[in-house]
Amino acid sequence: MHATLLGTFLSLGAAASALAGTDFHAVSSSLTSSVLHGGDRELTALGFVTSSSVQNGSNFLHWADGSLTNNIGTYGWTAAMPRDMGSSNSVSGNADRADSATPFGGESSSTGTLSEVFGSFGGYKNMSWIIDGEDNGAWTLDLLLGAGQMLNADADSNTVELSILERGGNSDLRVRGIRSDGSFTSAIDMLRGATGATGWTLDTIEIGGSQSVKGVGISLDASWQNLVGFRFEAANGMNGPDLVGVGVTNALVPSPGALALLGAAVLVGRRRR
Ligand SMILES: [Ca+2]
Ligand SMILES: [Ca+2]
Ligand SMILES: [Ca+2]
Ligand SMILES: [Ca+2]
Repeated sequence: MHATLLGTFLSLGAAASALAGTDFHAVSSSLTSSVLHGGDRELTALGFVTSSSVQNGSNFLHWADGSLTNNIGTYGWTAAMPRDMGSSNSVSGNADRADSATPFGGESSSTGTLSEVFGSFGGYKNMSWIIDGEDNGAWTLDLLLGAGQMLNADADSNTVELSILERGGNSDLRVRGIRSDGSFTSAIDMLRGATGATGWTLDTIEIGGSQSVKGVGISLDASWQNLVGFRFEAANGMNGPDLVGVGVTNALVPSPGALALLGAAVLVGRRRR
C-alpha cells in the first residue's frame, strides 16, 4: 500500500477507536476457570466474548479502600457492617457468603467487612464472599485502587479495563469512575442482558438455592482517565445486584501525586550527590 494511503488508513483507525465509546463483552464460560478451596473460590482465568483481554485472580486484588452506604448506614473498608443472616431481608446491601464458604471474621456478631469481600483472602479474592443486594433496595459502593495507582482507559474497544461479576445475572448496576481530583465520570449501566455465565454457581446464606454467577468485561470510553476508583450504585428497578467481584486491568499507572513524590525523591537524590 502507498505510504500516504497507509497513513490515512492508520489515522482513520485511530479516530474510530477513540470514538469507540463504552463496549460490553460478556464473560465467556469456555475461557473462564476457577478452583475451589473447600467452599472458597479462587478465579484463575476470566475471558470475554470478542475481546483479546484475559483476566485472572490478580486483576481482582487492586482494591485497598472503600465504603458502602446502604439503608442502615455507611461502612468503611474495615467497618463491621450488619448482615442479613436468615429469612429477614432488612439490609439493602451487605456482605454475604456461600453456605459452604469460610465464615467472616464477624460471623458470630452477624457482620462482615468490605476488606473481607474485596481484599485478599490469603492471596486471592474469595469469590464466595459477596455483597448481596435486595430486590428494590438501594446501595452505593466506592472501591478505591491502591495508593498512588490510577487507571486510564485505552482507545481500544476490544480491551477490557473493568470486569464485574454478579450473582444471578439477573440485575443491573450503575458504574461511575472516580477521578484523582475527586470528581466523577458520567454514569454507565451494566445491564443484566450484557452478562455471560462464568460456569460456576453460588448459593449464599441469604438465598435458598444456587444461582449462576455471570459477568461482563467493560471497555471503558477513552475519556475515562485519571481514575483512582469506581462508584457502583444499585437503585430501585435494578433487581438488587449481588456483587461477587470487580476486576480492573493490571496496566495501572502511577497517579500524578505519586509521580510528584517520585520526582521529588529523584531531585533530593541528585542534590545529595
Ligand atoms: Ca440483604
Ligand atoms: Ca479498552
Ligand atoms: Ca442478582
Ligand atoms: Ca443458602
